Amino acid sequence: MAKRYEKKARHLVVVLGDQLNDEASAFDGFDQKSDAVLMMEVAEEATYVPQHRMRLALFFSAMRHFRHELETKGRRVHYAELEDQHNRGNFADELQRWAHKTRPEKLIITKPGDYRVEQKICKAAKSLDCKLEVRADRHFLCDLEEFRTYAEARKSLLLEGFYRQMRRSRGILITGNGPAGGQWNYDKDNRKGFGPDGPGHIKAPRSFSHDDVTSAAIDTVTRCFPDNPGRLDFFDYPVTRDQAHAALRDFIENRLARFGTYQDAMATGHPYLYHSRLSCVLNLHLLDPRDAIDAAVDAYEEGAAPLNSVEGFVRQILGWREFIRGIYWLKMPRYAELNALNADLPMPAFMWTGETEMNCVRQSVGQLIDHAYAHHIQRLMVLGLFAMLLGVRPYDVHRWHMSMYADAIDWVSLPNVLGMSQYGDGGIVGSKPYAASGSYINRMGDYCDGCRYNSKAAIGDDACPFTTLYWDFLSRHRQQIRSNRRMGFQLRNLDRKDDTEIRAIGKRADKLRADMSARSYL
Ligand code: FAD
Ligand code: DLZ
Ligand code: SF4
Repeated sequence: MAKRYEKKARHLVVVLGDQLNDEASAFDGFDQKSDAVLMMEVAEEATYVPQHRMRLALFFSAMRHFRHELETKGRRVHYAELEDQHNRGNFADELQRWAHKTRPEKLIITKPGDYRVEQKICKAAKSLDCKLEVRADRHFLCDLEEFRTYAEARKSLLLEGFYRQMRRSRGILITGNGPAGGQWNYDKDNRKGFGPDGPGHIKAPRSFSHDDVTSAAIDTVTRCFPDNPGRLDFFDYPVTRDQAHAALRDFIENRLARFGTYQDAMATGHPYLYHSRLSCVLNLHLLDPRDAIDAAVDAYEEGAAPLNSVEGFVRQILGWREFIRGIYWLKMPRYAELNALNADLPMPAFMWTGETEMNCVRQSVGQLIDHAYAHHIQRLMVLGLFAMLLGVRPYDVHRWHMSMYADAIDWVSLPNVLGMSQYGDGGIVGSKPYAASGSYINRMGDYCDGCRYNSKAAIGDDACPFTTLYWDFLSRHRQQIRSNRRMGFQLRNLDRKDDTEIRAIGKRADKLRADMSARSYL
């Protein structure tokens, strides 16, 4: 029988699945004798979108390992496993159950990474009539007040300005008064493809075998979510702090040096190339972003990695990651509703199954099914691009993203997907729509070699759907994007096409839209 009461807790520190660090602010002043920790596996978080089974196993395994880390340090942890018969399946009811058992004077939590979850916890605490303290999240280098002050002082918010300010104020890759090496940005060195010989041998990210805890988490997922998308066979993510540091070392030693040069390249059968695969451990807070930045800068100073790679990596973590999070909290909750291009189609079912003749989409989704991972250019310039060109509702693209990627948390997925990749925010995160035809994909990888479509053709039976939809996208949104100077080149090329060709493209695009949006999984 379940115990009606547990030992009373002065403070009950609530730790969510992506807050796995006991140096987080919620632990400040933690008293081993009188305080306790509460962690809840809840069905609601696993089902509000049907999620990839590898993503679920990752969260449950990492949470259960963190529970052991805390207990080893002598902290009292109340932990609700998903299959506990008394588990009520959602944060509000579980909080009520545990607050009743432990009768805390106060609940303490680090600010959640999801607006929806924060609202739920606040509402639950109110209805319990229990004090709740939400503390700032120190995992990030830029706190939300600093970001708001920065944003309010500017007419337009661009990554570049924010990133330079972060470099300067934190003294990262700064020599004297300016950037190390004399340039802030090495993007022009960082767009190489692999050419006809392909990428050659690249050491894959370090693989982590299953211990009993991971095996049990995988069993839970297998039992509870047999029909969810995604495979579990290749699960090898780091799930503890030590493993996160081992994964960081492995990246620094084996892939950082070429990270920059090939960061935009794609190659069949190479899911990771020179990427770090650190997003999951960063987002679960098993790895501190300062440690990742320091390790890369040390490699540069020791001559082990060139500046274009180290600056590129630092830009992703100190720049993009912080910027994206700042935008999320600055703009929520309205941000989620934005749909600047009035896109209204559902996400096609093949984005979950990979069952399409478009080789680039089939390969990228196949990789998602196997690893719950795609690298940045696959996300932005294959899968995201396709959804934007087709005209899928931006929030639906985000929901799909949350369901298929192991590293997706609302704060990071929403601005990247709705903003950067779909231009749903009308230019808050990026300054123009990332629109491109099949020719871009052909230039940056080898997918087109194995495809039945012709990347150059916009009409005809073998026309590449990206290319058809690209011209149709420019044509449909011509008026809206004309004022954007950065779209000038693309629109001038569109203007060169005669009306007959534009009409034929439009007709084929209508057919693609009708065929592809007829079935959706969500
Ligand atoms: P690397 O290429 O090795 O980059 C290093 C680190 O930089 C990443 O681990 C990540 O922490 C950070 N980073 C790089 N770009 C971004 C960015 N735009 N925003 C935030 N952090 C960044 N990242 C997520 O962590 N979760 C998401 O849900 C997510 N959704 C995305 C959706 C779209 C449409 C796009 C275009 C990007 C998204 N990103 C997301 C950013 C980026 O693509 C992933 O962080 C990266 O691919 C993860 O692989 P990696 O760890 O090998 O990254
Ligand atoms: C993604 C996820 C999943 C699948 N399961 C849980 C869970 O059972 N318990 C939990 O605390 N968090 C989970 N998460 C993460 C949440 O969906 C959400 O991203 C975070 O609570 C935001 O801080
Ligand atoms: Fe993708 Fe078009 Fe290339 Fe086929 S031809 S792989 S659909 S870009």
